[in-house]
Amino acid sequence: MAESKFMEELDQWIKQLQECKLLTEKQVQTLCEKAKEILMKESNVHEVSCPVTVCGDVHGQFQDLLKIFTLGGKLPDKSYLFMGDYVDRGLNSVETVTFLISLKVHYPEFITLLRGNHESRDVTQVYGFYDECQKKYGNANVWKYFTDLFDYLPITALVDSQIFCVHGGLSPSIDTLDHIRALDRFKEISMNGPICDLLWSDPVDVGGWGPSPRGAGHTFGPEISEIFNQANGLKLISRGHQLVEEGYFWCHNEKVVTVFSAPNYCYRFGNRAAIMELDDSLKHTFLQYDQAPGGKCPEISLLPYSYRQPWGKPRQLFFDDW
Ligand SMILES: [Mn+2]
Repeated sequence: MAESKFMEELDQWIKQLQECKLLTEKQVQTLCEKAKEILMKESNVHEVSCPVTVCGDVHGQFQDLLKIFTLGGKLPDKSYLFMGDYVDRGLNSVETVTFLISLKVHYPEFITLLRGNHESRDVTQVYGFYDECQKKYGNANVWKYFTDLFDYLPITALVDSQIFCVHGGLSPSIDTLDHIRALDRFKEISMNGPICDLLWSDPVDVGGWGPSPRGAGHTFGPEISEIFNQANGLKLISRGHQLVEEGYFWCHNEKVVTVFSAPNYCYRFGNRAAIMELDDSLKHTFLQYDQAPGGKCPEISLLPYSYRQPWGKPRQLFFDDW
């Protein structure tokens, strides 16, 4: 297909998706092939310039995703950086990820999509995306196209050499951004190792490294963030991965911020959501919002919230985002 004809078609797909109407299986396949070509060229530490709006977990809450662009401005007038967890939990993972990937293919320089711990074959088979694909397409092909594509998403980003963005947090086996640049990311997320840590870890107030109650990744204390930021000339680590009441939360002496962009997460937690605008001098402003009308879900009681480790071992329920 000629490039100009494809772009015309892509415009149509984006319009259609905005009305929450799915693409065909074949269209998703084409979209994922195009996206793969773009993503494979991006670095493990994808460089982004300000101004940019940084967003946290969306988790299939499609109406709330649309609200982000209403509130924060449309592409390509505004640039966006999403820190992963597009799928699972919410009822519209397919629409959410198809829309975001369509925007990526249309405006590759204006939107960055990092990989979250849910952008994985294992996790999506437990938390909803796999079942949603089966239900909406009658087979698992669309799930396969997207999960194959997830292997290409960059794992971290760097805004103007100063703000490091990652889904989860730091890793005891990574001291520098060059360590991250040297990793081979083009594969499924394993249950341990540096990439797993970047996508699963959480900051805590207790010093040092600790075991994560999630069963993957680690917890890390304030001095770990301080040392990492100093060693890499960073002023801030921005991450998602945890439900926070106001949509954003500062910790580690304001060296780490959590941004969470799914309001009333799982249609039940009553939390606000936020996005973080960084202006052309990297000054931040948080825009907070509540659940979009129509984002409420009548099937609420049917949504599971308990957590099972996708790789089998039983574990205690952990309140935070999965
Ligand atoms: Mn997460």
